[in-house]
Amino acid sequence: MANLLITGAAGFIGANFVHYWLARHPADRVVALDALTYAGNINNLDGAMANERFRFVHGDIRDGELMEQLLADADIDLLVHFAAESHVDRSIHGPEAFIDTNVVGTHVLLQAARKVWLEEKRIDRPVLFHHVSTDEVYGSLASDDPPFTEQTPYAPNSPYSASKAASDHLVRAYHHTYGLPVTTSNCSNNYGPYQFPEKLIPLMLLNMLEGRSLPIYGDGRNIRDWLYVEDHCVGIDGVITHGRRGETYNIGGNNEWANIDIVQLICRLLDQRFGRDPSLAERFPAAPAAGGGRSEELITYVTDRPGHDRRYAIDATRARNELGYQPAESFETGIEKTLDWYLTHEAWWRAVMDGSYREWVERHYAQG
Ligand code: NAD
Ligand code: TDX
Repeated sequence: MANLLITGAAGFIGANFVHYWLARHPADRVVALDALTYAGNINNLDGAMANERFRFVHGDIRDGELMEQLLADADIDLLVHFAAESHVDRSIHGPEAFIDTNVVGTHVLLQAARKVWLEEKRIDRPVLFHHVSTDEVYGSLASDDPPFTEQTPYAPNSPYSASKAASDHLVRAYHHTYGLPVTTSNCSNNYGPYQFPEKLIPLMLLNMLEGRSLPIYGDGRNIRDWLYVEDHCVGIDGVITHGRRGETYNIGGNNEWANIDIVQLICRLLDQRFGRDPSLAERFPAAPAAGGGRSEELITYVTDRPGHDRRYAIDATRARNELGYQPAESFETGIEKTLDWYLTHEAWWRAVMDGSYREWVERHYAQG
């Protein structure tokens, strides 16, 4: 039985992980912490709120006192750290928040864990700090390079990936210097339910539904290795449960796609759905498919992202050999499930996109 503190729990992967963990580990208790930045959405945790093994705390990982208090009072023995600024484009326009949360925030958490777990010895069971990181720390691959392994030297190219690389190094250093039990996972691009519609897949899908252009950066041939979010949760669970302390594990889908091919795939799948289901044309009259057109008509090539990494690909051999890790979802089924989710959660994304969700957060949390 474990007591978890999950940071960034109202974000995309954090929320999926909360639901995954409560279902798979029925004896464990979960404290979910989130600052509810623009990317955090309390509604992502709806299904967990009534669970008596679950508690939500509105707070910031940079608040060291709160972190120490939570670790000690909630008897936390497993900290799973998702909280981050996560969008590369935002990091290009405003890197400061990425340094504050990803670097300083991670360090505040490490200090709190070291104090409560190692110095004050408040928890009398084995403890673990699991850090969730990204494949972007390894930089960019050429088309004929082998995929990233855990031995690939770090070469981050964006302020986002540099801030994640810095946090990875701090986690490593706290293990080697102070003996803090840590594990780190470096995962490829995730997709699935609850993803904020600034990231490629939900952005493109919702633009198709609303008849807005589909902005493809550069030549559209940049490659990402896509993993269904629940398979990421399974991978993290494997690292926590069986991973060697002090080690890092790459998690990926063995599923490389050029951006333009993904966007064209979603266009085709959505057009087929409009063909099968006349109610979609009534719900989304601005979609090209509602008037018998094709979603692909919306594709527009735009100026490339500065420093845009060409290709990411993960070699997950270590996770497979040591943890028995294997993604369960194929891209074909995962993308269909993702389409289903966004089409059945219109109220969720409309509230996110029209700002009404944020107004609600500001009213609800105005008093702290
Ligand atoms: P997200 O942006 O959807 O969610 C981040 C969450 O962290 C939000 O709920 C936000 O409110 C919260 N947060 C931000 N600053 C905070 C702070 N100072 N204190 C407390 N909470 C704060 O991100 P995501 O896509 O769910 O990513 C989660 C983690 O996984 C990140 O560490 C990211 O680097 C990593 N990751 C993401 C992907 C991906 O494809 N999305 C892939 C690999 C790794
Ligand atoms: O409008 C767009 N047009 C476009 O061509 C957007 C938003 C993206 N793109 C391209 C850029 C990338 O090559 O699509 C690809 C994916 O872009 P994002 O969804 O922004 O993801 P990426 O930059 O690859 O980073 C993601 O994966 C690794 C997450 O945001 C990170 O948090 C994670 O660490």
